[in-house]
This record gives sequence, C-alpha cells and structure tokens, in this order.
Amino acid sequence: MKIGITCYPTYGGSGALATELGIALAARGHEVHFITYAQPFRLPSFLPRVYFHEVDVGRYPLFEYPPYDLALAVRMHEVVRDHQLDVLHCHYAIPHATSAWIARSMLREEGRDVKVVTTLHGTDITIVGQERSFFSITKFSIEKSHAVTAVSEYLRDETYRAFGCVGCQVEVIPNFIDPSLYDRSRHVFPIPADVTRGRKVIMHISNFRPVKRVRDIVRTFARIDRDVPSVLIMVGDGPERVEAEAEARELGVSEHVHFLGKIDTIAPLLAGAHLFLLTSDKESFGLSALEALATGVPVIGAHAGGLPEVVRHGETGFLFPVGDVESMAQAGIQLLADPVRWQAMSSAAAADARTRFSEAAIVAQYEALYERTVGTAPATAGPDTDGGVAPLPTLSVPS
Ligand code: GMT
Repeated sequence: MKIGITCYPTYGGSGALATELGIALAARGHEVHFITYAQPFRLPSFLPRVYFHEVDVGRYPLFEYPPYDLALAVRMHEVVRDHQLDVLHCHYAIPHATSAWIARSMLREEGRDVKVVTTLHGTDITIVGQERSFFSITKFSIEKSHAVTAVSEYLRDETYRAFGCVGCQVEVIPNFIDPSLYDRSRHVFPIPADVTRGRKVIMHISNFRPVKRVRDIVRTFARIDRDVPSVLIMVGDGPERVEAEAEARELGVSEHVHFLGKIDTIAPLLAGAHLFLLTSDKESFGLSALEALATGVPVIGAHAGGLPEVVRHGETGFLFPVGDVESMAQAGIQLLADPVRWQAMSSAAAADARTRFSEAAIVAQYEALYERTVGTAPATAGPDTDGGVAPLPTLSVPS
C-alpha cells in the first residue's frame, strides 16, 4: 500500500508516534510518504521505501500568518497524484485533516481519489479543537475523514462528548513502542556520574506546556529528595520551563534539577531513570510514560485522561488526583526506598508495555484499518453535491 503521513514533525508525541508508524509500515513493505514542513525528528536520513516531501509556505508581505494549511493541501494533492497514494493518514486533526479534505476535493475534480484516515492525539480534541475558533472546522474535518482513530478510550469518549455523535465510529488504536529500542539493558546512560553522584534519577519529558503542570513535577521531586536523595532530569522545552526553573530555585533544589532541553533520542536517558513523573491535568495517552514503562521505569503521575489506560496503579506505577503532590511524593519515596519492590515494579512495567503496546500488534491494527478503508467503494469522482463527501463516520452536534 502507498501511504502519505502528515504530522507535526519537530516535537511531541503525535509526531513521534506518526514517524515510528511510518518507519514500521515501510519495514513491512509499504511505501510511506511523509508530507510536512520539516523532516520528522525521529526519522533517520534514509530508509528504504520512506520519502519526505517538504511543504514550503513561501513568503509574501501580505501574509502576516502564512497559510500553511493551504500549502499543505497543495503538497498533499501533488504527492497523491504523482505517487498514486492509497491513503492520507493525518496525525492531529488541525489543520492536517482539513488540508487532506481540500486535497481530496481537488483530486476528485480530476477524477482521482484518496482515502483519508485521521488519528486524534489529544489536545486537537481536548483543548484546541474545542476553542471557538476551531470547533466547527475540527468537527467538519473529523466527519469528512473516511476513518477516525483515537489513541485511548478516554479520547474517543471525549470526542463523542465534545463533538456529538450520531452513528459514529471512532476506533481506539493505542500508541505503541518498539520493544527492542526501549530495552534498559541495551543503552549506556549518557548523564555523567558526577551529575548523579549516586542519587536516584527522576525524569520528566514533555513540551512544558501549561497542561503538563511542570511545577508539580518540581514540587514532587523536592519532597522526594528530602527523604531519598535524588536528581531530577527535565527533558524538553516550552513555555513553562522558566516557571519550573523558578520553582526549583524557590524550593532550594536547583542544584539537583537539570534542564536538558529538547532531545530526540530518549531511550538511553530513560535507561538510567528510576522514576518517571507525569503530572498533567489532561493527558490523552502519555506516550512518554509508555516509553518509560517499556524501559522498566515506574511512572508516578495524575489520574487524568487516558493515563490510567497506560499505567496500572499499584502494578506499574501510581496515579493520584491532579495536583496531589504529597501523595505522589510519598509513593515515590516508598518505592525508591525499597529496592526489591522497585525491581518488581520495574519488571512488571517493562512486561506490561510489551504485552499491551507492542509495535507489531498495533501496527497490524493500522494496516487492517487501511485495508478496510481502501476496500470501501470509492465515492464517485467529481464535485461533491453537498460540498463534501458522504462522511464515514458521521459525527454531528446533538440538538
Ligand atoms: O502533549 C502534547 O501536548 C503534545 C501532543 C502531541 O500532539 O504530540 O501529545 C498528545 O499526543 C500524544 C501522542 O498520542 C499523547 O501521548 C499525549 O498524551 C497527548 N497530549 C495530551 O493529551 C496533552
């Protein structure tokens, strides 16, 4: 099959997942075309059957906001036409699914067609999609996709709740990990010993957006550090980084909090961690938490969104109400102070991640979805009578 993939290429779980999916599909013999504004950060420079098509928005003085969604639609149209793609798979609804709908409408004018699959990742539904400026176009773009997936049951249900649903079908296909990559024994921890100085290593990886509550990460760490000497490794960057740095200073723990900035290859870092913290107030899945679990790092975090579908409370980590820093810290202290219990939980985490979220099984679900979607009778080429195609699934606002 020939599959186009569009995602946010520079950072974030949706881009990471989309890229890993493309690489896995190519390894299984499919031809994969990434269509986006930059080379996806987890994509090596060359892989057989993998192509990258850059979207160039150009520049013009009138464009205070260059219309990326239109440039993307034009590039999607060209790539589908020139490479006879079967499927355009959009990761994150806005604006990718909208651009795909425009590209498909252009193709249909020429007597061609392509199927559009949209994977909802989280904030495209829980935050951005519900903003007044984007609600109706998000709903429209979901409705016009031939197939829609969500990365967790929570996100599927939230899509139904927020956007309404009559006879719709949002299929849950969870995120996945490559078990061989997130193997603790394979990596050498790159942080020098004079930084960790025999302390426990606590880690957080994110885009440091307000939704992540990174000050809670620092507070939880500071409380743990009082009882179990530790270092906190903060990976990533974003608007709340300065707040987190200030919190560390205020709590007097700056010396043991290290901000590494954006790092593409996180498996070696995770391989040296004892605990992963994720305290977000919304988290549709928590791919970074899954990557930690797969590496044998127990996760402590907030009982929010889809995270309870990833972390098994008491077995592979601990989840508490959003903001309950004291309980999170106490759970961390007890676990880190008990090497036997930590080892049991670490092994359970690595095993559970492999059992439920292994790449092979999840990629096969996407392949089956593409086959079903491409197998559906193509809509008649030509202009749409209703300004769009008959939607599969159909979502509509309840009256
Ligand atoms: O966390 C973010 O804001 C980034 C966002 C993204 O688009 O990369 O992450 C979302 O998608 C990830 C991959 O499916 C999920 O693991 C994250 O839970 C989800 N983020 C939120 O729901 C906040």
